[in-house]
Amino acid sequence: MLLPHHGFTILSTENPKVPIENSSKYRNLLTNIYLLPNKASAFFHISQIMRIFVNPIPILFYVRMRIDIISVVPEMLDGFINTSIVGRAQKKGLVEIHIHNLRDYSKDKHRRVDDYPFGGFAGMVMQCQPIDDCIAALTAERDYDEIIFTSPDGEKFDQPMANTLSLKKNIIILCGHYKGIDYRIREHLITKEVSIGDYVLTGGELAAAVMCDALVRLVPGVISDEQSALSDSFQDNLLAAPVYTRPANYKGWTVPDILLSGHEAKIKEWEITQALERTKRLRPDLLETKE
Ligand code: 6GU
Repeated sequence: MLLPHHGFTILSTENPKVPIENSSKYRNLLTNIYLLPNKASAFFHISQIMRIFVNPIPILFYVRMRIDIISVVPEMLDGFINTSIVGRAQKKGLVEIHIHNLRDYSKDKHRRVDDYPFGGFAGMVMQCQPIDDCIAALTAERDYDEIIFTSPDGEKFDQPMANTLSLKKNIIILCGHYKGIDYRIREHLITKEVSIGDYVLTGGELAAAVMCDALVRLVPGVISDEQSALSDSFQDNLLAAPVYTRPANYKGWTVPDILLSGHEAKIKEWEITQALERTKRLRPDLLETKE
């Protein structure tokens, strides 16, 4: 049985790349509710865990998250998706990222995918047909949870959106370019428009890379210490406390004494105080939006 998210599937004879002996590691993590990214995902995972308990053969497999990126400059993304944490996640079999060159879907002999805008406006516009054909080829193969278009006028990408998207199984990211895409694509095919900030980029590739990085690191098992993804800045609407490593004294620059004390409770208290203080000072807006 395949569940709709990357959480678990219960009892599968398929053999995903994640070895069975790893599953106990993930199970420990996921039965600890407070390790999950947010309340919604905690709720989701609990419901999955309850299903596992009623299943006579409790073997857990991860379902791979799949991201399809459609771009006119795929070279911009190649390096990124094969290196870094994203590359490692793919090698572990937790995530699949596929890049599609939109020009492969052009019917033009010069592989053009854009044309002049109606109305005599400046700039070029990406045409419907190559995008429609590319998306149709993908959706013919599998169901997609979201078809995202990167655009400065989209919804602002933030940590809660990353948390939500990281629970999806299949998503498409269409990278915008030129002056824009034919609006009919946005009306008829796109389910979500996302911006990574209030500035204009030449194309959506960097935005797609930013989104992939933020999503993939939240997929359970991608980074070795999952707690660290969840204690990131922004996960609680708080900036992270400062961190230090050896030596404790470098050129007279010292580390706060409390961190060397070995007193766990006091260190935790210090961490929370620091996080609050830094948030108040650097990002007071985050505290205003806290529930
Ligand atoms: Cl998603 N695309 C483009 N072209 N520019 C942006 C953006 C996206 N987010 C901020 N600026």
